[in-house]
Amino acid sequence: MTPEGKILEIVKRRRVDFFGALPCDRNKKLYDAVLAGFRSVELSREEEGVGICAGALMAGARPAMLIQNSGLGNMVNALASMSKLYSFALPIFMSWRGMESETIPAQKWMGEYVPKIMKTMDIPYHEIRNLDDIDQIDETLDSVYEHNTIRGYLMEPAVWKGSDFEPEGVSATPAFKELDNFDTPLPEPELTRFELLEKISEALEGKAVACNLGIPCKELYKVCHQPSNFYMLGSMGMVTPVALGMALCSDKKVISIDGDGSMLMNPSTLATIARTAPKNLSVLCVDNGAYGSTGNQLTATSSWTDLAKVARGFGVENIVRTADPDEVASALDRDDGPLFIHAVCKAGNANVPNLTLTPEEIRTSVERFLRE
Ligand SMILES: Cc1ncc(C[n+]2csc(CCOP(=O)(O)OP(=O)(O)O)c2C)c(N)n1
Repeated sequence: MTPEGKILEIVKRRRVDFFGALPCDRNKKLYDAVLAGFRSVELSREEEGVGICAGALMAGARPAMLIQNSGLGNMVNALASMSKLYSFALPIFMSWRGMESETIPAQKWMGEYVPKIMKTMDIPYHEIRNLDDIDQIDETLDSVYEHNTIRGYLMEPAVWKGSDFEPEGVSATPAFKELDNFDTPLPEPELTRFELLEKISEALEGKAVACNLGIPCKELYKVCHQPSNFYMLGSMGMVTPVALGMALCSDKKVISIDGDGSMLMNPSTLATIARTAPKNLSVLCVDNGAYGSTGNQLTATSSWTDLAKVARGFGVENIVRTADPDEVASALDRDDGPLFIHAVCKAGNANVPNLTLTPEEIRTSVERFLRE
């Protein structure tokens, strides 16, 4: 049996049914086979994979990631401030670069640091060097989902040596596409984030709503608390990936309430949205031109960056740009997603109390809603 075949057999038998993946030259055959054989998302950045897998898990999937070890560096904050916080299960299969056979100098340091990072973060990991070591995956994979933990499988280049595995059904021919220009003018902001949320609260009812960290969560909690609200308690830039994972793995209508600062931190997730195109996803980007939660410091959208055009450029075709709450509310009822709603607002925060929910309560309640 080939190492790739053995790994695929194990993950199938252990009922992994969803992958977030970004390729490495050393695991490219496994990568192709995963795309061909599993429900999977080709990631733009590994960090979003942590969010997408979290959303998929809440919707009932058994997700895993397949990446290069350097991608762990892109995931550290999301793993700590989201996966650990909410106890989201996540097995991470990573090619382990930087070994003696390595020809790319840039791989050396991450190769050395990855085990140290995993140890520092209390993430158990396995060093997979040969066919027998792959048994460790079989022995431990179920426990990841049973105990809701993170676990790493570091696959050294030596593990693939001599393999004649050939994946089937892989096509990789680019078909470039030019999008039309987007030319809806930027409206004058009328409302603050809180005033907007108050006016659109009815349109949020009964939908899965993932909300950006900080004051937006508190305002949503005050205005429209419901069991299907996923409140991000940390992990800036991860709310839209979480919503994407939910939308891909459930039939429920999913709304991401994101912010301009957070969208600027992780805009490439818009490319992943365009690529996966879930009809049941709307991203409501509340653009107040500021990092509201930290005191309204100006973001790049205050003078330079146009997020509707950014979304368009990343390939999201359906875009609504407005300052009018009625237009936002009716856009939220559309079912021709993915939809990007660029809601232009005034900066400012309402004086609202803290959430009293625990991460566990938030997660359980949203899971129940998504899986019912
Ligand atoms: C990685 C990281 N950097 C910085 C912060 C601090 N922080 C928390 S919320 C926030 C502002 C978010 O701004 P935006 O997404 O525009 O939402 P708004 O609060 O304006 O609605 C910042 C900078 C953080 N939590 N994580």
